[in-house]
Amino acid sequence: ATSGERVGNERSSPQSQSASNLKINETWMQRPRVDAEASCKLKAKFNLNGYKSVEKKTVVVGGMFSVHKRLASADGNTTSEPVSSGCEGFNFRSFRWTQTMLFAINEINARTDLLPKTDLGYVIYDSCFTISKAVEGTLTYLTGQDEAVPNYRCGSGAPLAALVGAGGSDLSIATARILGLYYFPQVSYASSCSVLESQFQFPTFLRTIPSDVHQSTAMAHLVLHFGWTWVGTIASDDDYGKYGIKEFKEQVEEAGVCISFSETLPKRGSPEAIQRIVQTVLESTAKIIMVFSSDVDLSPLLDELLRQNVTNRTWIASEAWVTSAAIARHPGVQQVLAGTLGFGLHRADIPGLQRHLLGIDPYEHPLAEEFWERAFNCTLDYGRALRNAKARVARAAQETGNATAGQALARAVPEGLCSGQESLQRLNNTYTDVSQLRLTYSVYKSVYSVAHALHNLEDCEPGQGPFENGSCADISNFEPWQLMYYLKNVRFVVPHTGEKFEFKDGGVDGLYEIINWQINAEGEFSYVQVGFYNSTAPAESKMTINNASIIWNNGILEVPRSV
Ligand code: TCR
Repeated sequence: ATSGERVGNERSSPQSQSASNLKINETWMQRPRVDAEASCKLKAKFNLNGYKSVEKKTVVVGGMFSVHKRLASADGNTTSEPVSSGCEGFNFRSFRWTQTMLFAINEINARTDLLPKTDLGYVIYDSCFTISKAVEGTLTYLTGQDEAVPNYRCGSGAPLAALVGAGGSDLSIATARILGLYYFPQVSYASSCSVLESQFQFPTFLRTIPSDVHQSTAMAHLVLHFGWTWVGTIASDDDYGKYGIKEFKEQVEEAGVCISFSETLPKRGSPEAIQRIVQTVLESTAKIIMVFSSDVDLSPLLDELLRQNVTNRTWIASEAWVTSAAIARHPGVQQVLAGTLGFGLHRADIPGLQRHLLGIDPYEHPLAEEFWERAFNCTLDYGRALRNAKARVARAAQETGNATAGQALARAVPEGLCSGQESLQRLNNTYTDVSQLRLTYSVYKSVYSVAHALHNLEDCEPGQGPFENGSCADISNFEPWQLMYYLKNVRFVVPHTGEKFEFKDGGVDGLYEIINWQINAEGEFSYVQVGFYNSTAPAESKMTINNASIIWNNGILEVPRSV
């Protein structure tokens, strides 16, 4: 079915139904959950006469993103069969990454010089920021099993290429162990933990984000640069936070810096633990605090810091929250976090991405639907909205004793209903904000690395191939290790930015911008670049920083003292 038909069928005017047959029609009207396959973009590749042009082969790339922030709590009941639990807390930032993967795939499919004879399909998994979901997704991906949770999938039955993901390091460590068993390639855009460097433990893991070894070293450099000798540390309760802080500590302690306190942020909402951390911060004389955490895990602490109005501290941000809108745009954070210094990946511009983001079809997929409903705080589901209206009218009828409730119902305008035509452009949402494409760019490069590897695999000349007796792999039936060979050796120029990309021992160099949070004329934070760090430079010149351009907390220009 074309997408026109699909939408038409589901949305035929329900207003005309009389109250008496509403029951049946209500079920009928409920928009069926979108069949991802039916709305698959690849199928739309027709030539002008409406016939599919060249029969292209398809290869499916997997993607894993933490579109939700947590699992919905399970009841722990063992009297009935346990089911895979749902997720909650929609993350607009991660959803932008998801759409960036699709954008890159569309771009690649439209090109005639890259993978000309093959289309990229995709399947997207939501890891919900939890290891169990990441593992579930990986197993589903590998086995091709029908899943209960609908995932974005396009191109069923086609060979699988690689998994782009997962998000957090703890998730990638879990998925990489499974994928590694099958020598199945994984390219991560966000998992930066140093542990993942081990090619022995994670033989098929690659990433487009630098290892945190570099960031921890950079943080240590920063502390020594400013002559701070007494600092506090806060880490998220995962591999990212714990290893990040561990390496930082090892380096600064060697240089004689003392650690005033080391706190760990709880993963699950625990107000007491958060209050204890704030208490420690208040009681400590350390004025410099290093925070190695994702924005999601840091948020509850920020709320408490604001509540207790903890000012006069200098916060050092790890890359995961240094340009996070969830932190920097949180109302009232200015007095707490002004002067923050942190490390960010290089920013890129990806022309066309914003158009793609704004052009999202809310009916394309359940995740897109949920995105729309969260963004506009409304419901797209006529049945649901109508049920609300029905309840409202029934209540009114009961109160007034009006017998014509049925008629009123037929005319009732369902509450909170949105049309899918709302303007995303006018909405000031992280999803559409393309001013800080850092990790987004990392997603983009991950997808391109897979595409180029596949291109090289397809382009192989029999007799000149890298495998036994100069043989090649077959794009419609290759082994995961064969693609792995091409991925490891991939080299390409990234579109739009011109960056020359290749993996070095499965990773990339540690290049960071040093970013300072300065309050601008609108009273919001601007991210001002005050220096950079380059892990490949000789020791003395790894870090360049312009002290004079930094504005510290309370708008001071003088470097704060650590005690
Ligand atoms: N590495 C983190 C996850 C992470 C992240 C982010 C999450 C990074 N950057 C930005 C959200 C937003 C860097 C990890 O767990 O490895």
